[in-house]
Amino acid sequence: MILIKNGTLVSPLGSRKADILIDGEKIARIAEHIEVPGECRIVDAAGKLVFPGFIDAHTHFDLHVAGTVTVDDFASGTKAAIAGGTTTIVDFGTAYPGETLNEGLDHWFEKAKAGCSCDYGFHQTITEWNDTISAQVEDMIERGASTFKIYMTYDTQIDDCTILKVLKRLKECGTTTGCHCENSGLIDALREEAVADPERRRAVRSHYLTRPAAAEAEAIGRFCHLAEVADEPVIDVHLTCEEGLEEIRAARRRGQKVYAETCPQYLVMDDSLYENASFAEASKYVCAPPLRKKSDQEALWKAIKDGEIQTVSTDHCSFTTQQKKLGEDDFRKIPGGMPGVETRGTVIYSEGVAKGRISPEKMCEVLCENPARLYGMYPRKGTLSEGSDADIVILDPSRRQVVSASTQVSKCDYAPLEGMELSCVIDEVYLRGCLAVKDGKVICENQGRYIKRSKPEFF
Ligand code: DUC
Ligand code: ZN
Repeated sequence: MILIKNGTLVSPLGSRKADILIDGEKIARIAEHIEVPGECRIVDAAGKLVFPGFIDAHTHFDLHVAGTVTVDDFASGTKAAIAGGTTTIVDFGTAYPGETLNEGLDHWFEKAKAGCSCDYGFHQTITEWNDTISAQVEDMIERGASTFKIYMTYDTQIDDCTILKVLKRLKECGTTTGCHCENSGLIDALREEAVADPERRRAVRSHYLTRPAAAEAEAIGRFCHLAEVADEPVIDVHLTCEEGLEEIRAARRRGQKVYAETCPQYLVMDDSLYENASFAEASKYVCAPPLRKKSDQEALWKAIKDGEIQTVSTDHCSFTTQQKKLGEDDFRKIPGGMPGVETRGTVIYSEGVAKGRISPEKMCEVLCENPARLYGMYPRKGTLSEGSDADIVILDPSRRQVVSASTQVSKCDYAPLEGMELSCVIDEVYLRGCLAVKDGKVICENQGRYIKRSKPEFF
């Protein structure tokens, strides 16, 4: 048994000083003072914050994009995740056109055989629609890949007619989908203009100039309207901007249930990073949707505080600076995505909690409890409660650290926030009762298990 004493336990409803007793893989007891019961390792968490293990409901490990593959696979990605306090990730199985949902999911189970250092689950991505796929929605739910993902852009996009069919079927099955909302036609038209000019074709800045906030907002609005007709709760993933948020607000005013996710990059980085004259520097930040304005960052922080954004995930999708060079002559070929799974907790604490933008309780809500509920893992995950998995993060708010690629676990050769001073460190992480991280170092690998998720809770 392990007894964590004197820490401040954080939950969305409040924080309190209490002890936690871990027995095997579960939290056995929580009380103000727990006497040492027989043989027991004692951990003194005085002065520290104790969170439920963080959940990252949006990662892409071992993903093939733009003729290359993410540098982090499930082994390095989940190791980076747990180093940063994330004890459960949910990645995206994908059934590519021509595949059944079962085949797509099988493929992702194979990828996870690389060995996972945190627990993991899968959403399932739907890229086309037919009777087999419709029937296999139930298989996905049965296999624990209980929530879905669709795209309104990229090769994986589906059209409005298909989106409506998907939403109606998911409603029948009592589940939901996240959607990557960007207007593909608008982006294509702007890209055609940009590539006609050799200078703009080579410029990284063309990436964000051809994916304006209007493209995202229009798609969010359309997606919400389709969900309105299907009478289906939906999730907008990686919300970046106030214009998009306005569309979600409008849908909610119509009485719809729309959940919103944002990511740390949209909270702490802005589009001026694309203006760097160095291709190597500017291309590090190419992701879709792109980074936005500083005013959008503040709007997103406020929306988290006000409960308008329910989850903060990462969209971790890492490529090295060498891989980014694939787009040196044509910005459209830069593989999109950046790492983030390792720093999410400490960045949200430092930039959010320590700077007074959100409370520790809100941080717990958006990193732990809400993703657990929305993605069918609550109360096994996402809460410090008796009977829950002993997934626990001890965060020390009295020690500082500087972000550096040289010390990160991720195999990416850069850190988007290189040099940023963070006002906390992750002291210890427990994965189902097993001490997996000590003093920020991963000391126990490959203990991650597949989490068969239930249907979502629509709160
Ligand atoms: N956006 C990215 O930047 N990369 C992967 C997928 C996505 O939606
Ligand atoms: Zn993504």
